[in-house]
Amino acid sequence: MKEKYYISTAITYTSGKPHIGNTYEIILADAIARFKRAEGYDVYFQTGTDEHGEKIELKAKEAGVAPQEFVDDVAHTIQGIWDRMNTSYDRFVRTTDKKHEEQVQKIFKKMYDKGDIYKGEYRGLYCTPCESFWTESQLVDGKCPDCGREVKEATEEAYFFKLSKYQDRLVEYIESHPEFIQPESRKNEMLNNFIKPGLQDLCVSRTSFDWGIPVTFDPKHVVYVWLDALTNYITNIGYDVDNPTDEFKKYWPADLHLIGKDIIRFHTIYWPCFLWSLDIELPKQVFGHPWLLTNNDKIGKSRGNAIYADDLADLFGVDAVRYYVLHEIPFANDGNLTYELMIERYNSDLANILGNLVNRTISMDKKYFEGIVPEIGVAEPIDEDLKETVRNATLHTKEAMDRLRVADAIDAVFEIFRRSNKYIDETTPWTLAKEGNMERLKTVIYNLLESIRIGAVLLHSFLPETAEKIYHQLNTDKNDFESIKEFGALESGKSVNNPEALFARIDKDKFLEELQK
Ligand code: ME8
Repeated sequence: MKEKYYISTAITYTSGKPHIGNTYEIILADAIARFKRAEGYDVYFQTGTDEHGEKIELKAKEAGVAPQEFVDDVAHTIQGIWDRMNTSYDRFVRTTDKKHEEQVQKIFKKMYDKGDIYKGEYRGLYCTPCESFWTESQLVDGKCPDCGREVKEATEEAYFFKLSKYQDRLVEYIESHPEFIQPESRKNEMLNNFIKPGLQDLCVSRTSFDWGIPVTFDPKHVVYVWLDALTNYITNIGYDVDNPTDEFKKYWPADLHLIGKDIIRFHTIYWPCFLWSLDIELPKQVFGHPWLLTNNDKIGKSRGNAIYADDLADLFGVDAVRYYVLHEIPFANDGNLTYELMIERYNSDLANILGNLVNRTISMDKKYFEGIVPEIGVAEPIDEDLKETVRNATLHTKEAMDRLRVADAIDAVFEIFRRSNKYIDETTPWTLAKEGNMERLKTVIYNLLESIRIGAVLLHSFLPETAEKIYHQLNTDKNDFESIKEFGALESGKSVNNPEALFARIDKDKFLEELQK
């Protein structure tokens, strides 16, 4: 029996086309999901769209279409980008799916019957774009702390969820489960800034707009977006208030909710309390990843600086985009994207370190051994150093992935390619060939081909298409984690395929000039 691993991303708002920052998240989740599968887990990977709310209702109105038509269109675009980026999600869920809507209604009723939801009147400072009520103390310079826009006084009849009831339990839980919130620095922020000062009951319904899931027993109310959105993690794997399915029993609790840092609050305060109200276990971990900035600035569709993943993929290729975002956004700090940086990384890492290595090695095998993978011949101490690097890199990649340090994991894989390039400089195969030292040359070429194979197997979770191109060039089907436990699984005697450039070098000045035009 394989151990299960349930990973989810946030569900993206269908307010418009997602930018490269939103897309980073699905790529990050994909890398983790692929790696877990390769490690032998039974992975369930869920993503999707968050489609209700006042903002989306307004957007649809602006576009002159019905909300459903609007969200159908945007959800289609979002899924298209996720597919273009070669992400291996198992299910793409939408909050307008009937199954989800029905369960949200039942959940709302169950919480109401339990006494955790009650009717009251909301008075507060409301930010329309963020669909959030704020207290005076939460405002920054009198404005919405999330988006910096004006808030307005608002009152409405509303249902409330008794967050306050769960405050002590939440503090106790977070303090006794240090792994629950990642990065850990976020844990203190949640405890000290939000939870310990006192949790106010949360308004969980609205009457001021229609585009939402109606409350069954009071249909002028629609369910507040966060109760609708967060429950996607359980409704889509078969949660049912009366009779949860086997799928739910198998996959819940989720192992990882991967989300951006701005919505940690919702996932580590509201969500645990909702789950406790339903008597359900909490997810094992919530990782609030940092943000991707463009030109060191927050990406905003309205700021006009949004960059889109599909445009980047047209320019650089899908794997180059995946590489950039996975590598440039470390575990806890924001990353930056510019075309200049992207070209530099592309040339230095993908074209030079990886592409050249593969091309040179396959070409040498063709030249010296007619493309046959040689037997090991004469060994020298330096070979051990290469093998040691490969072994360590394998170990470090796995360790880094266990700690969700995806950028570090990629660096660890690239250590193999760096070391292999150095091995070429050290062993100078062309000199060995000139001297007719073919027994030594065989070993050198074999070791290089095998190091590349192991590197490709580790690389697969991050750059799947590139790894597959490498398998093809090496003509090998030894591509699982089992095959990289020992150095030497690549079969001698088989023929490699023709070398093909993986990443053609980019002329930066020319490229930027073209882009300007
Ligand atoms: O928040 N860099 O949806 P969303 C990295 N519907 N990640 C970013 C980012 C950036 N520049 N900008 C946004 C929502 N994100 C809700 C989620 S979950 C039950 C409901 C991340 O479309 C953001 O943090 O605004 C979030 O995790 C995801 O993109 C979708 O953002």
